[in-house]
Amino acid sequence: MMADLFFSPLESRASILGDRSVSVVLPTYNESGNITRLVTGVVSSIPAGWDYQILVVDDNSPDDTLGVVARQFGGDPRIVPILRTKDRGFAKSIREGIERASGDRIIVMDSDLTHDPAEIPKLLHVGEIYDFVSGSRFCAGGRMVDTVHYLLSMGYNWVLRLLIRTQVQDNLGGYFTARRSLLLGLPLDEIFFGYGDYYFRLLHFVQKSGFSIVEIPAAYLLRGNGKSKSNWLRMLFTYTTGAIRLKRRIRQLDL
Ligand SMILES: Nc1nc2c(ncn2[C@@H]2O[C@H](COP(=O)(O)OP(=O)(O)O)[C@@H](O)[C@H]2O)c(=O)[nH]1
Ligand SMILES: [Mg+2]
Repeated sequence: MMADLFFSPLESRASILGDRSVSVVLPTYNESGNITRLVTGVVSSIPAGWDYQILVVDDNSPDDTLGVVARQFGGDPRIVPILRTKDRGFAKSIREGIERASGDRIIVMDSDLTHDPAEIPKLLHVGEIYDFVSGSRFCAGGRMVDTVHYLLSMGYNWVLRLLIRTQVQDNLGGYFTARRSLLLGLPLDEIFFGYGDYYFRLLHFVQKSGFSIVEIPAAYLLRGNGKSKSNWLRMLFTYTTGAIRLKRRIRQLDL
């Protein structure tokens, strides 16, 4: 009864702004064994009162990820399959998802079940106060089940932070929410290329544009079915050259 008497300032702000629609962008490559569970998990994690759509942005996966989506969710207009055959790549898929989304708010997450849909209500709630909310493994309370990956990522994040001075602890997590208008106003060509390195570029430009960023603790789980597409050595090389390139661009163009 008491709860009915209170009108939360957060709720009033959100409803006045009409900020109650979210597009969840899921980049996929060979995730046929995970996509059904993930989409179902996302749907059941969307808080009451939010409109949603889920964009599965697939780079023509040979394992027929999009076929699974069509068979499982074909009748639901809120589940939007996007087939990409040109200019493929992880970061470019995320950009296409954001550009084709219709929600006021965007959530981006991996599709291999490492990013837990259970974090969605918290991301959306904190996103009513902060411009950019990043689900972090490294702030207090964050964690990652794969300990080796956790420690390697943590060490590499220190290197990244020395190089590009971001304010956050997890510069590679890639589980976040922000307003679509905010994201579309950023220099997209400077950000969305490559692989997980797009995330530190995104954080840099969000920070540089004066938007507020907050990390909230998130649990990164084990991948569901299938194999990671990451190659550690290649990542070390491309992420480091990516960070040095970003540093140069910042100096040259005062970005
Ligand atoms: N659209 C698209 N998604 C990709 C591509 N490579 C990886 N992904 C997706 O990106 C997410 C992270 O990839 P994953 O292989 O788990 O890499 P890891 O988390 O770094 O080990 C997963 O959802 C993949 O399906 C790609 O080239 N295109
Ligand atoms: Mg993964």
